Amino acid sequence: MSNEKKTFYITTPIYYPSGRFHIGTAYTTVAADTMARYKRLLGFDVRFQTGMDEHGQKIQEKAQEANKEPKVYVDEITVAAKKLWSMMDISYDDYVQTTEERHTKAVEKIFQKFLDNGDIYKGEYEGWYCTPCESFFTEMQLVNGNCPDCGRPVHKVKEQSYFFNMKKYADRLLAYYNENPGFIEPESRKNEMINNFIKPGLEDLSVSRSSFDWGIRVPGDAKHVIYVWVDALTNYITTLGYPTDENGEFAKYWPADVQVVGKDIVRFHTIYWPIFLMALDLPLPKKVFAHGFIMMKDGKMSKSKGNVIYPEMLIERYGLDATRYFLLRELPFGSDGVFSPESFVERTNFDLANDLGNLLNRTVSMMNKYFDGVIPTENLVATEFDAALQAQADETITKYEENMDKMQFSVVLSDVWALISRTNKYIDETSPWVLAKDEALKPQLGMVMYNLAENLRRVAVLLQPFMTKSPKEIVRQLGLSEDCLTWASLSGEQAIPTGTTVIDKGEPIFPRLEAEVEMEY
Ligand code: ME8
Repeated sequence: MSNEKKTFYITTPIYYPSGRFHIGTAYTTVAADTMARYKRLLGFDVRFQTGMDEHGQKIQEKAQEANKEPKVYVDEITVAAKKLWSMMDISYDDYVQTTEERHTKAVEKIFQKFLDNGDIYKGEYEGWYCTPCESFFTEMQLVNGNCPDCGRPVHKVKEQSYFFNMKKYADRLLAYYNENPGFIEPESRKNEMINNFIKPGLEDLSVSRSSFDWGIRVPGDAKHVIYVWVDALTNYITTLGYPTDENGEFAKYWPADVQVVGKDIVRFHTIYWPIFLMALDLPLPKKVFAHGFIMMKDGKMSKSKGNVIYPEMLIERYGLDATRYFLLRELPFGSDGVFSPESFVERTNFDLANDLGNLLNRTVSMMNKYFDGVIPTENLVATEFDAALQAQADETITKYEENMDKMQFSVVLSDVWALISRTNKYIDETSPWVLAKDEALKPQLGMVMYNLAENLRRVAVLLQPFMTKSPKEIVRQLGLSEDCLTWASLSGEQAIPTGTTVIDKGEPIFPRLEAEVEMEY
């Protein structure tokens, strides 16, 4: 056992196929992908899952609007979603569609278990339903008669229903929160759950619907379909083979290490989901991380406002790495943030084109100028500026690990950029053009050149979870193979082999954008 790699299971929400995915959906998925890539870099056996939440009234209505059979409709959107994820280099290991048999059969068994254990009883539901959120509300919970979550109109529902006895688990849930302080992050979300939902008293949850039929049937009572959130939340275990676990995947990967969700669905993931797991006598996920929302200057993205940003637009014009970088650099993970074209152009120009792009360009051209392109590795003599640069590199790596584990992506990137700026400053401090004038100072010049190449290589290693193309391009321009991009190389001795030759002339990795042109665009 001890030789087996440590596992890391990370999930995104499974999204509704209710339309084209915008940058909000991409944001969650890129964040989870970055974490998955980071853990793989460290040598973990990672399982990264995303997918599509395909049942429920909302999707049935969408399919009707599109004049399609629901299954045809959801399959088409899944094809488009997978195309987008491939365009964004999302490295998922499993993609679930809740209409797949591996899932539906398992959900039936889970529902049956709830029935057998007496967690579910039959009654009548009378209250309000928000179809876009697929959520039930009492009269008291409505805000001005509308959905308290999304503000849209709700409709009255009165139908026979199965109910899940949530109350029974409220104390255990609170105790779990207390004993596992890192279970919900950020902390503020936890307080919101306790004060707004658990303390006022959990309502029993209606877990079936009988006024439409696009869903998984309740075992033994085909008039009812299973409530879409019961169906959806269990995806995280059904894909692992629960409850039979024939391949041992469930035993291997559950409980999940991190479940990434947006702030809109925290309640489902930190109240309903843990309670379902408790009822099944299963361990709870180690962490649910709720990030904030990407807003536009005029508020929420919405089709009616015409302010929706689609990831394809950004990627086609600015490239995938600039897009992924922007999403994780601009918004502190956990807080809301505003997407503005101005800040996109600024980040691309200042951080990517100037700081990183120029550092690479200057390094490659000086290497060609002073050492015929061969990175010097012998007869080097340190300069008075080396120790400070090395100290900052060491500190960046230490802080990187700490902040990645906390999923503080914007902090991590800001620290990596501080190292890039420090390396640029090192060029000014050491003035290679001055050293080059004196043959006696060639060993110092060699050291400077080696350090520039080595710090660019380190930066490339550190950027791999965030960017999927540029790290490889950086090392290619430095004449190194991709094998040098390992995590272990960060702490090893001389990482650049003797005889490494940089390319003759590098293309800029991030072209500068003309702000005025882009604003028009
Ligand atoms: O809720 N900013 O699916 P969904 C950041 N099917 N993230 C955003 C965002 C924005 N503006 N808009 C959406 C569902 N998201 C259910 C989930 S899970 C068992 C079932 C992201 O398609 C964010 O992650 O409405 C949010 O939680 C999710 O999309 C909602 O996706």
